[in-house]
Amino acid sequence: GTGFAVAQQVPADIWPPKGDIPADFTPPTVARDYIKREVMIPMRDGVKLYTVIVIPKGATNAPIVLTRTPYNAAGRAERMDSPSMLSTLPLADEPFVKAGYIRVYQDVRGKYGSEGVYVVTRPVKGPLNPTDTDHVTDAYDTIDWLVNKANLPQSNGKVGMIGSSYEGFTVVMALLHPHPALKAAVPESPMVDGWMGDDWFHYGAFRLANIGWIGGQTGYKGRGKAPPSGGYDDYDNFREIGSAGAWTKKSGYDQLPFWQRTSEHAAYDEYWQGQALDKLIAANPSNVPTIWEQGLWDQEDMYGAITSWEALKAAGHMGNNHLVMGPWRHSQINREGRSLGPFTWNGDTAAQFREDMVLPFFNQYLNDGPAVRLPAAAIYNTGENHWDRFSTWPLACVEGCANALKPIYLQAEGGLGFDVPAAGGDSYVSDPAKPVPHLPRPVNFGDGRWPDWLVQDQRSFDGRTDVMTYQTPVLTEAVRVSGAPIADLFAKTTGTDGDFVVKVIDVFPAENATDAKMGGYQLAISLDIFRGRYRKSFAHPSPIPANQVQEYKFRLPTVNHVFQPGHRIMVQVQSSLFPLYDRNPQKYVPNIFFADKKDYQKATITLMRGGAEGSKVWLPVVPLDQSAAMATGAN
Ligand code: PG9
Repeated sequence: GTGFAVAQQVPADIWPPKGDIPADFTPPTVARDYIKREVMIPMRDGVKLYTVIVIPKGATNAPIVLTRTPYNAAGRAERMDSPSMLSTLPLADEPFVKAGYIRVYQDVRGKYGSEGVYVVTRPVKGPLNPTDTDHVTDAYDTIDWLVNKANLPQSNGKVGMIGSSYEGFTVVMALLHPHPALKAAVPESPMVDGWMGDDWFHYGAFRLANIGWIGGQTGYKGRGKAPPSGGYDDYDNFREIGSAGAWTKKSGYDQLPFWQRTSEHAAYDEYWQGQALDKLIAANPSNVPTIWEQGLWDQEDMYGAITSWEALKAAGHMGNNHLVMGPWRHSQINREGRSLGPFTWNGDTAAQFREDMVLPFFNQYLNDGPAVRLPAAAIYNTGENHWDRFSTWPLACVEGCANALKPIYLQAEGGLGFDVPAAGGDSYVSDPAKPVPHLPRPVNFGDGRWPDWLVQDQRSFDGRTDVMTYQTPVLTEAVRVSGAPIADLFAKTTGTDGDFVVKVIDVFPAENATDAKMGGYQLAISLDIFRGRYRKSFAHPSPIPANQVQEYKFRLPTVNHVFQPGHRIMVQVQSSLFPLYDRNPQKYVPNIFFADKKDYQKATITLMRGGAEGSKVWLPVVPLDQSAAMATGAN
């Protein structure tokens, strides 16, 4: 029965005759200060892309900011269900909303609401993409539709593109053949070269957490998920299973085409070379004013923005290209930037970027605003805690800079210094059964420590027998570094393959009266990993001859730092960084993705000191006073 067939008559203020859920409930529409439109924009091949357009009510002649995303456009325009555009759009859009911009988010081809076929970071048309469409054409066709008054009468016909990471990648793509209405661009930590140092690999070492991303992104058209691990500690999970390939096989994620492609292209072959956007953009430079942004501790895409800007500079296109690097983790630019881990900065540095750099820049090019004169490079000084605005940069490099790089040498008994030491060597055993963790265990990829792991106190690993530590005496004078350090190890191993991790560390004074546990903190200002089989060629790996000294030379992430008096400079060297990076079996196998459990073997590594074959890090040391290199009157 319905439960309403009651014998007694009960008044409606006591008992609802038809229950509490009305058959038809239509509250009046709340007045909003914006119009939200969801449209399907047709591309040249007929495929339609889901696009959400948020327009300030009453707007006329308003500029447009466009982001193209694989992460669900609809979700980007609903921070909160609110009558106000400010609360509806993400935090990072607040300056645009306040300035009256139209905001557009679009799902890339094949993801979420968009039609068509999704291919991860779809390469440009050509040898790697046999179709007639790519992100260059999709951005072009989208902008063409948006600036057509018949489609969007409120616009002034000018578009700026912005976005971080994958969304930064779509901005760079649009620059390869920009629509004439694209007037300014801000690629933020763009994914530019997935093999060299963005996302998938760093110099050939594979990042295991990506398997989860591949599942989340390509398992389904909408939101997917990472394979269940069966255990909390990913250090144990991945150590137990062996190779990355064994993991995908166990989880069934080996069915995913992007995994198959990635694991078939372990080396830097044509597949990766053909997608390297820093090379493509330097070969096809645009006139679109562009800010290349990335974090100094970007745990995902630390490579692409700076290398693209440098490639454009080398090709003579610095005029319309600016570089901004802040003290940020990946995509922190879209959030608050007051701190990272235990470190606090001079205000909300991310808001400073959005409000003092991006908005005036967009205003100038999209809204006839005053000229902003951004410096060539604005880089946060992480030792002095302020922005440095450079008219020219880097200050030190291999060739063509005001200063040459200065080698700091590994010395006997854990010493580090600018004087060439006597010849010698230090040996350690690297055991794949006990790899060096990148965070104190247990390490779970979802435990919330990933975003700021790069500023993790390295004391947690210092002192392990497989972590070699070298440090200067306590500094009596400040040392300023501004540029990209280069690790230059000479080492021999009993194995036939191996990885090298090099960290440049600022050791804080042993005692800190304000915050006691910061006394002696070891902050890595730059670190990276290099897979030894690629020491001679990234495209053609080769076995390491056992027990013969080989050189391992690789560029480390960019720094703009001052080691203060009372601090020390430290270098740590180790042969694993796990489970972030897959383990090197230390025995040469054709493809490490499919190494067999029995291939993993201990190796004794000897780092050489002194002489022509002395291990060192080339530091971008520059004179303390750099006022001459600073931009004047710039934002
Ligand atoms: N770093 C992420 C990513 C970009 C491109 C490919 C794969 C992953 C991101 O945050 O979008």
